[in-house]
Amino acid sequence: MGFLSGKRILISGIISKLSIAYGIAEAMYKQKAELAFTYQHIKSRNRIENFAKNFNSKIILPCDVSQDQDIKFLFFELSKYWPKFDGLVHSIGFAPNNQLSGDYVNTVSYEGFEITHKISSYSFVSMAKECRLMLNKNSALLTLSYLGSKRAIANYNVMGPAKASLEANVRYIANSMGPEGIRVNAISAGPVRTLAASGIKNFRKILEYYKKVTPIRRTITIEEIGNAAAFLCSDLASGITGQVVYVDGGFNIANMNEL
Ligand code: NAD
Ligand code: 0WE
Repeated sequence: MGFLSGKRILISGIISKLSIAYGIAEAMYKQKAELAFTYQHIKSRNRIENFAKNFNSKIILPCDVSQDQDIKFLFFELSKYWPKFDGLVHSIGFAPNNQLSGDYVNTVSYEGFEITHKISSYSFVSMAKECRLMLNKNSALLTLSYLGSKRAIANYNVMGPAKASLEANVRYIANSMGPEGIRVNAISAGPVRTLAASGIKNFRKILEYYKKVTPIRRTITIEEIGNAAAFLCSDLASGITGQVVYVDGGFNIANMNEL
């Protein structure tokens, strides 16, 4: 018996085996959750289908969160398999590439700001809104954040304000849906080499610096994020909601370890 047995959880944000959402699926599957998956592009459908097989799942649904009708259609389709379910993992973030390097103030644009907030923060509450009536009591929603929400981190730029918005969203959704028995949390993860990260210049240097100064002196893995995610979506975490839990090896509590 796993601690997620009997739980049906929808996972968004898998694009490769390196995805944080893939580590989350593995950990949840180990704990005996029943899983369903969303994918962004029709061109990745085949790949996601093969991943889903590893988790004994046949529920693979399209959803580009920049399209509000996609989110509505997702839960309409999901309800044919699962009239009710127990959890949602939102592992989606995006800023236009031209926003992610250079001086923040000089680089930010209205269009860049808008799309980044829409994909990286609004989509979480939009999904919560559309699936609200399908969630069982003792359900949990989970999203992924980064320290750039609290610190001005070089080149993270407009993603920082968007993650700050996402974390505030976690608190407001938690307060709104708490009376229905729905918990809402975020994991603030340390840097991991994923597809999203490989587009970032100097990412290798970011990981090297991290290893040097973080209390545990190594980077964290998607397995470690997955285990924390499985816990937060389980009844073991029944008293925890509205929180941002750091899975970052302690990076955020330390300073000047390079001295
Ligand atoms: P990833 O590239 O594996 O996943 C990002 C996912 O976002 C992809 O599956 C992509 O399809 C999806 N996505 C982007 N735009 C979308 C849209 N319009 N509709 C639907 N899906 C869309 O990278 P990842 O690092 O696993 O990212 C997952 C989450 O983790 C993001 O929120 C990211 O900000 C966060 N995060 C990443 C790191 C890191 O260092 N990799 C650290 C902390 C937090
Ligand atoms: O949240 C992220 C990355 C999210 C991301 C990545 C891309 C690359 C490709 C969002 N949008 C895009 N758009 C693209 O076109 N992380 C936490 C990883 C990350 O990104 C950084 C980091 C870290 C860590 C950017 C600058 C500095 C550090």
